[in-house]
Amino acid sequence: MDALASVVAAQLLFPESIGVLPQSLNPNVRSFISLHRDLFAFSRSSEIDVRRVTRLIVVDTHQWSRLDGLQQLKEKKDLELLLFDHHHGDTDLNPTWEYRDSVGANITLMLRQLKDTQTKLAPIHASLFLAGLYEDTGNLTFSSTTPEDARAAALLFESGADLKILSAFVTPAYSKKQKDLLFDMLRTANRLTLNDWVVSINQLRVTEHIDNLAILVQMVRQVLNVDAAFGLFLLDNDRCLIIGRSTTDDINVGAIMRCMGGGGHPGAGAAMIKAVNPGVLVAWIRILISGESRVAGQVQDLMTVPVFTLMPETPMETALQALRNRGIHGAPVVDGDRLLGIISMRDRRRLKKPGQYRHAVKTFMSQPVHTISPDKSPAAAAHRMVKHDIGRLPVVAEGKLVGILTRSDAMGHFYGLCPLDGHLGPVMTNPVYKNAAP
Ligand SMILES: [Mn+2]
Repeated sequence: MDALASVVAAQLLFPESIGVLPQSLNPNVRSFISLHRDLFAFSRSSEIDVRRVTRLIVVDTHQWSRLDGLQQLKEKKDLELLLFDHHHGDTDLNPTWEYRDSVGANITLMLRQLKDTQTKLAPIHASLFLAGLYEDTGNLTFSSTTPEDARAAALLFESGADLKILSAFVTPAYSKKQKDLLFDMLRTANRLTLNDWVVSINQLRVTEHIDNLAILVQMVRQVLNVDAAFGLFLLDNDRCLIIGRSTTDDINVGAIMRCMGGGGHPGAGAAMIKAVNPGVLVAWIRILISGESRVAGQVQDLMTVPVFTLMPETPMETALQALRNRGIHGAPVVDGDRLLGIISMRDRRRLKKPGQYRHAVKTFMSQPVHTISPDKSPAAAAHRMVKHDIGRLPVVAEGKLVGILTRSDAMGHFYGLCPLDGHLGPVMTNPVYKNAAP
C-alpha cells in the first residue's frame, strides 16, 4: 500500500511519468486498484517501451531485483534514475539523485516533496496515502515510526483522508505465502531464556519472495509473548536475512544488527549476511544478546557490600530494631555461609500477637529466597523483583552471599541512564511498584 501510494505521489510530482506497479500485488492493493481504476492510471512493465525511457523514478525500494520487468533499463546508458526510499541498506541502483531517510513509511518522504512543491491533494489521494502510511507504520505503532510520520498523517487528515476508505484497505491482507510462513514460524520457533529474557529464534529457508517478513517476526513475538524474536531467513541467493524485534531495552536489536553488519533501532532491526552455517548465526545472536546486557552494567557494580545479615535465632523485636537503626527495609537470614531466608519490615504483618515479637526470625522469614548472580544486568534484576513483587535480591556467587541489590539500587541505575530523570520519576515508580514493600 505504501508503494502504491508512493507511485501515485511520484505521478503527482512528475506529471509526465507513467506509473508502473510490480506484477504481484498484495490482495488489498489489488482490490484498491480495481475499485479506483477510473481515477488512477497504471501500466504494466510489458507495455513500456524501454528504449524511450529517459528517466526512471524508483519508490519504496532500492533493489533492481524488485523492479519486475524493468531489468532491461539496467543496461541503458544515460538513464536518469531518481530514488525515493525509506529502507536501510546499500542500493545497487546507482541513482543519479537519491532521497532516502529512515522514516516509517515512504509516503512520508514523498509528502515532504509534495509539500515543497505545494501540490494540492485530493481527498482520494489523502486517503490512499494515509492507508500506505498506516500499513507501513502499523497505525503509527511500529518502532520505526517517526514524529514526521505522525505529522504526515495529520496533514493527510487535513487534506480530507476518508477513514471509511482506509478501514476497508488497511486491514492487513496477509497473503497465503505469508500465512503459511507464519504458521511454520510459530510451530518451529526455538524458545530460549537468555539473561532472564525469553527470546524466540526461527531458522527458515525461503525460496521465493515474500512480502514484509518483518511483520511476521513481529507477529511471532506477539503470539509467543516473548521479550524478543529473531528470524533467520535463508534466501536463495546464498544469503541470510536476519530480522529482530524486541520489547525490552535490555535486548537492543539495533546494536546487535550493527555488530552483524546491518542496522536498526533498539526495538527493530535487520541484517543481511552471506550465508554461513545458520547454527553459527544463532550462536552469534546468543552471544550478542548476553553481551548487550553487560554493556548496561552488571549487578556487581550496583550491589551493596558488605551485607547486613541476621541470624535465624535472633528475636523479631531485635531484628526489626536493627533494621530500623540501619535505615534499611530488609536483610538476609544466614547461618554461616548458608542463605536461609530473608526478612523485611513487611513481614511484621505476620506477627498477630505482641508475644510473637520475642519469637525467632526464622519463624517469620520468607523462603525460598529469590537471588541473582553478580554478572546479571540491572534490568534482569529489576525484572525479577517485579515478577516476584520483592524489594531486594541477595546476590549469590558459587553458593555464597556476596552482596545485596535493592530496588533503589536498580532504579538509581535506570534513572542515571534516563535523561528526563526527575520528570519521569513518579510516573515510572508508581504503577510498577504500587504493591511492593516500601
Ligand atoms: Mn514502505
